Amino acid sequence: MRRIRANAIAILTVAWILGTFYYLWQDNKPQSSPSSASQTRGRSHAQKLVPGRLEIHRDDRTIPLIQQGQLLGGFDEKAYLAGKQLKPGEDPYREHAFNLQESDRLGSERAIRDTRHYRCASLSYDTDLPSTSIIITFHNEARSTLLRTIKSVLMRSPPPLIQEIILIDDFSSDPEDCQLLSQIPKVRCLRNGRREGLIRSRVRGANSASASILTFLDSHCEVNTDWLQPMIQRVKEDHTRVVSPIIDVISLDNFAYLAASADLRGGEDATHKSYRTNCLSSLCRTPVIAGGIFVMDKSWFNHLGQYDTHMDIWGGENFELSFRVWMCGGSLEILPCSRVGHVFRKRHPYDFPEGNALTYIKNTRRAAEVWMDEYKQYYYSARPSAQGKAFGSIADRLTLRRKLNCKPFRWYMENVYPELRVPEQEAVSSVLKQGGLCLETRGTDGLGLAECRGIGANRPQSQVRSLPSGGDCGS
Ligand code: UD2
Ligand code: MN
Repeated sequence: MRRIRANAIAILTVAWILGTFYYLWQDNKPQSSPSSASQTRGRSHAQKLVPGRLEIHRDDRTIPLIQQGQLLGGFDEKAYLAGKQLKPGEDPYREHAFNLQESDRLGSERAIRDTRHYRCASLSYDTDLPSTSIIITFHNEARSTLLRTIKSVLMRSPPPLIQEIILIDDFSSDPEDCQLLSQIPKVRCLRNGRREGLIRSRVRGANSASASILTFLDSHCEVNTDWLQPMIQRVKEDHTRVVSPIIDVISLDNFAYLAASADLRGGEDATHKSYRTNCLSSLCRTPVIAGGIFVMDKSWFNHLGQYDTHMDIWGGENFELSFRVWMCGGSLEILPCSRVGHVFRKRHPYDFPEGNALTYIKNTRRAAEVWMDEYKQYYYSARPSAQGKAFGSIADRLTLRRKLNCKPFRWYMENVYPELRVPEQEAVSSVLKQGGLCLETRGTDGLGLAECRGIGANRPQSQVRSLPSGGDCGS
């Protein structure tokens, strides 16, 4: 009898130890392991495995092929892609600053790894989320990347949430790049009569949007599983929130889809709870967004003055929007359960009619002059060449700032970005003496020096948190 009891206790102890180990393992389960929750929800997979690719094609709840046909309506995808092909012997990087040959080889869709934390798959969202207008502006985008962006949206979003996809063709050389795509259901194409740049193009898209929520995307993205619901949910709960996904990296060389770090403010531990709740707001807050991919309530976008439409082509508008949202009563968040892939490039594949440097200076000077108050001295210290360069009239934007009764930049620095330590004047100047180095923030270490890697937000998410002075470092 005693032996039986001893055996039973031993078995229970072993079971308890195993159970504990299993529990701990579950909690630390790496993201690359299968997510049971979403697998049970998974529909039949229509996965196209790309040979020779490193990523694990798992858990991509792509819509079955039959439905995919319906997604595109009468649009002839093969003819569209075949209409523009890389010519033999042509440098595949020349036109788009990414490997066009690889992009074309992938075709219009592919399965991608669900890069979210496994807990995200068990979150649920309101069943009555409002729909959104997707706004994509582009100038001479490759057909394969543009079509993949659109198809990923149609395949990985709940259809009722997509009111429409508005393409703004920013005066690309071939009008058919855009026009032909409007044969796809829900897709509309607006073509600019002259080159406007991404800022005015987005405003044009927003003005023609019919949904109450705006979603902005670059033209070379692939949205991931359940990317949209977490963002719309947050905006539905509070229309003054402006929310971004974590931006994953699509390799410009081989187009592999690579997970970006989810280490937002406070590290993995601090955001852990957010995976269960679709964000505890203080944990998801960010001082600046990368700028290309975000969701915003349309009336809040209009109320806050849309964008500064005197900014041209590219650059600086993400800082301007970020300061304005925070200082005028809103907030910015990056949601760890929403993931969108983006092809980060090392150079601009398009021309700047007024020159790259002058355009970037004009745009960032406007942002600094309107929003940074006495802190703008740091911008000028880090970029003395900006002094004396034209930036046009900012009277309208100053009036807007007054009308909206926005807080001073000091408030932003102290409350939104307290970890950014403002350097001594000399320290800032020395940044420039060291050549092409950028002034950047490094976690909680305050400002630091880093090699300039392309321009502004033309780099992965973890590096967007720098003041405009550190934004354009050439290219
Ligand atoms: C990042 C942003 C981008 C924008 C920019 C700063 C992400 C993922 N991307 O640069 O959205 O905020 O920082 O300004 O956060 N385009 C036009 N007309 C032009 C030039 C560009 O329509 O004259 C389009 C372009 O085709 C693309 C989008 O604007 O779809 C952004 O341009 P990008 O991809 O060259 O910018 P990126 O990702 O380097
Ligand atoms: Mn881009």
